[in-house]
Amino acid sequence: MQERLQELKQEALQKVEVALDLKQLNEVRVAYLGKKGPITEVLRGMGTLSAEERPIMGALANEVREAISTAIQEKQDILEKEAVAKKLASETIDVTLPGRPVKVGGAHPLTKVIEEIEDLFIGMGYTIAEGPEVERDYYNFEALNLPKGHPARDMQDSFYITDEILLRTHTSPVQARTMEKHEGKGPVKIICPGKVYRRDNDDATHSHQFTQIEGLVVDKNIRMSDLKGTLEVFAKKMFGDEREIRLRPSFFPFTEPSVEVDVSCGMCGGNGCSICKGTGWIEILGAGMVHPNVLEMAGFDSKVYTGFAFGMGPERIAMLKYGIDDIRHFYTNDVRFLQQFKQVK
Ligand code: 2U9
Repeated sequence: MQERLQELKQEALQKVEVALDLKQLNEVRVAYLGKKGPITEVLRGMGTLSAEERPIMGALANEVREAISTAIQEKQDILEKEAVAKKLASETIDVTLPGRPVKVGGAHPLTKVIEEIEDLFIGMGYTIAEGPEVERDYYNFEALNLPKGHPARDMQDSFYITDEILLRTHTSPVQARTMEKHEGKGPVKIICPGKVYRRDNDDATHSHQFTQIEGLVVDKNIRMSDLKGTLEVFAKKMFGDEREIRLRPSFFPFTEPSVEVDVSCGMCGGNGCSICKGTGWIEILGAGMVHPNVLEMAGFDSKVYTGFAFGMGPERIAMLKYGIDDIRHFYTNDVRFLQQFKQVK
């Protein structure tokens, strides 16, 4: 029995020695030290031994178990260290290698123009207001002096979701909501940029979804001259100091009086060319004094407060600024188009 135990010890130590990985080592552990292993079997046979032999054999069996167990533990430490070293070696980074160039994108031309316009008005003390694109009929039309059945509602064929809810056709409902929140107290000085939706057949100058930036100032003593001065500063900052503006009478249900605003043509300096269709002027926005009905509906006393409002289409501004001939370029995401607006460092 003694010999058998010594044999088993040698055998096990030999197998520990040649184990190549943790899996093989574990197999040795199970085979020699497990409940069904040969050492356990030898110990079971101890019943046949004499009382003097039994403790000697017991001590030997324990010593053999201990020796195998220690050898396995030592080998396990070695294999684990080797595995860590191998992993570290495979993950070594050569910090001296040259970096791979990262493809850098650029802001979309429309985003750039919108941000430029926002910065310009923020510089004049305006804050930015935003609101929902899925809007109530009340804020999109009623509150803007466009009651049900008003002919101008047909002019702006809309995407209705229910009888009372639609995709906003302009950003004006944001102004109406903001005025309401002011509870009849000025000043209000905001610009409202955002997406708007109209049922339209897409072509070079029309899109069923486009962007708008509208502005609103409400306070005591706001006059048409404030509007004109503001738009003059805007046009000169946006298109160049040499540019002039002119106001032509127009009509919007939410402003009275209303105007359309032209900027002098940058191509011919106002003499007339193909860009300005021979007129020397290019239309850039609409504006006017806020209609008293609109002020009253939003909770302002129109005898105390007056205001001006304006609206523009950033797509149109960007097309004029960069000489873009088709509005669909903004939405078809052709990288050859977009790359031209990448910031050069
Ligand atoms: C409130 C009161 C008045 C907003 C205005 C315009 C004139 C205008 C269009 C021009 C081309 C937008 O991009 S476009 O389609 N807008 O001409 N918008 S005054 O007047 C308001 C808005 C809200 C409460």
